[in-house]
Order: sequence, then structure tokens, then C-alpha cells
Amino acid sequence: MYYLTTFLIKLGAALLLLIIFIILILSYAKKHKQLKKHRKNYFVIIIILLASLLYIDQAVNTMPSFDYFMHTMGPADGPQIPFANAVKFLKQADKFRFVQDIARNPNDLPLTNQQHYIIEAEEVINEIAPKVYVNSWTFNGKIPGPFMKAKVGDQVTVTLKNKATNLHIHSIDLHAVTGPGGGAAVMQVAPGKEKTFTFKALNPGLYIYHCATPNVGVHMTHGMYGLILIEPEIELPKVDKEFYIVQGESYTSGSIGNRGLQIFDSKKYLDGNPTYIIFNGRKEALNGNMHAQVGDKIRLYVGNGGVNLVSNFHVIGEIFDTVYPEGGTPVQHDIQTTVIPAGGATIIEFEVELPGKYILVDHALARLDKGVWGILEVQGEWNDDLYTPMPN
Ligand SMILES: [Cu+2]
Repeated sequence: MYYLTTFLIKLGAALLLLIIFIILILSYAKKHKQLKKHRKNYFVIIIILLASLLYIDQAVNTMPSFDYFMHTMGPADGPQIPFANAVKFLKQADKFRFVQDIARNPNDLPLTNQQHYIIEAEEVINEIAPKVYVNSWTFNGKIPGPFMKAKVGDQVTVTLKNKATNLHIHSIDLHAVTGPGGGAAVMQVAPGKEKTFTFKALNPGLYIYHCATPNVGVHMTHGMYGLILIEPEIELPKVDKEFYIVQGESYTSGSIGNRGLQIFDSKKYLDGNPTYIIFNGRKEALNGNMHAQVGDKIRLYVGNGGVNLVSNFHVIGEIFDTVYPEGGTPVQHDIQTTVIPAGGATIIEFEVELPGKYILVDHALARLDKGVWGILEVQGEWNDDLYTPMPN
């Protein structure tokens, strides 16, 4: 009941301040002649007005709005979290596990292929930016979900468990699957239950997987996405370092930087105007976790969970030697910025020639201020032949 109580206390305090303000105004109207002689009263009134407006703003920002009743033209009953569910959420929010760090480490890649993946959907509370808390829906408690790997022609089995404390049905649609719903048609799992299905990996490539329970976009933007690599017959060339990155969006009721628990904002979601855009689930998730040495060959597996934006992926100070556009088979060379569609993924390879900090961005650069950047740190010897400051 902590979150609901907090909200009610905030709202009560806001109303109390407003009532005090109204009383003061009425009192002023009655005795304005006397008040004019004591100008400090104006100051008191202004302070109380500002405080009550601030309090009301804060309280309303943490509350589901009337947008929750919005109806759409989509195939599902959305995009709202139904209002009843929002109340249920506020009541049960303190039962969700608080995840200290929601970010999947970009080094968290499997060493070997597996034939059977067991994944658990878990709804949690986590910090997306300093002191900004959101309700995330995850695969295995991290964003993105686990990196899955198999070889073309493999028979792959996926079990999805839905944690009993969850409020929603969840599912899995892997873009590597050929067949209705990509798995989702047979993998809708109620809280406390589990389901299993198997598929044959027909096409090599790097694919997004995501929850596909209506409203699908709402589930995805809460963090339910990850990547699956179906290796080709001829293995990808050996590299020194591999990293796993997925871009995502978060639509919070409060503005950027507003602290406290934030509720999902369905209007911002429909308008395609995320409050936060992030790599691996939170602001600065990659920083301190991506290291390489001069001369290393790097491979990035980069996905875009969307749900609205196309990523314009770029590494400042590097040129991609090889790009597998949209994770497919033909490759391109010498690419500066590569487009990763919502619901798509790309393999990027480059060698690092100089030490320093290389910033990964979505090159629609206003998005940096919404959080979508990370640092690759490279150590080693400087090479004057490649890059030299000239004396003045
Ligand atoms: Cu889901």
C-alpha cells in the first residue's frame, strides 16, 4: 500500500494547501485595505500559491490520467493499462521486486548455443534515471531479455514462465520463428503458469523477440524485448569483443527528470513522444561496462525494441567496417550511421585504432538528452599517423 498511500498523502496535502490559499484570498478580498499596509502578506500568499501548484503538479504527475480511458483503432483493447489495473498496480506496487539495476550488462552474451531456453516474465520496479522509478515488465528481470543463440536448422525449444505476482498475461514472439504469431499464437501465459513450444530455425540472422500480448506495444515499451541470433552455416568471423545492446523507449506520466514512481502515459505513447530513450533499460547502462584494447575487432549486436522510433545508430569517432543491415545476410562496408528499424536488429563490426572514449548514440541527437547514449572505453597506444593535433 506504500505507493497508494504516498499518492493519497500528496493529493491531500495539495488540496489542503489549495484550501488555505482560497481562505487567504477571501480574507484579502474582505480586508484589502488593511493588507495593503502590510505588504509581506502578498509574499506569503504568493509562496503558498506556488507551493500548492507545485504539490498539485507532483501529485497529478504520479496519477493515471483520463487518457487511461482512451480507445484506439488497433486490433487490441488498448493502449491503456485499464484504469482498474492502475489502481490495482498502485495497491500492489510494493509487492513487486525492486531491481537495483535493470540493465543487462552488454557483455552478457552466451558462450554456446542452447536447444532449450527457459525464460521468466517478471514485472518489477526499477530506476530508469536518478530517482525516477518505473514499472518494467521484463524477461528474466533485466532489460533487454537474455541473448539467445542457435544455429540455422536447429530445433529450438522455448519455455515461458509468468511469475505469479505479475498482473498481466505475457507471451513471446520471436522474429526468428516462421509461423503465426512467431510463437505468440501458442504462448499466451497467465500469471503463475508456463508454456513451451518448439520451432525450427529456418533463416540465419539477428532477430528481435518480444512479448506479443495485447496491447503489444504497451508490453514492449515496458521492456519486454531481446535478441536471438541464428548463426549461419559458415560461422561469423572471430572478433575480440562482442557487446549486446537494445534501444528502448519509456513513456512516463511525469516530464523528463520528474522524480518518484512514474505511471505509463498512453497519450505520449500514441503520439510517439517518449520521455526517455535508453540503451539496455536505463540511463548510462553501458557506461563502465564496455572496454576494449587498441587493435581489437569489435562486434555489436544492436536491436531496437521501439516501439515508435527508428534508431540512427552511430559511434562517434568510428566508421563501421562491416554492417549486416537489419541483421540479414548481405553486408555493407564503411558505414557511418546505420538505421535500425523498430522491431529490427543489426550486426556491426569495426576495429578500434586509437585509445579514448567512443560514444554510442542515436544520431537524431536531441535524443541524447532523453538518455540514449553510452561509452565504449578503449585503452592502448596512441598513433600519431592517424590523428594528431597540430601546434598553433
Ligand atoms: Cu508482456
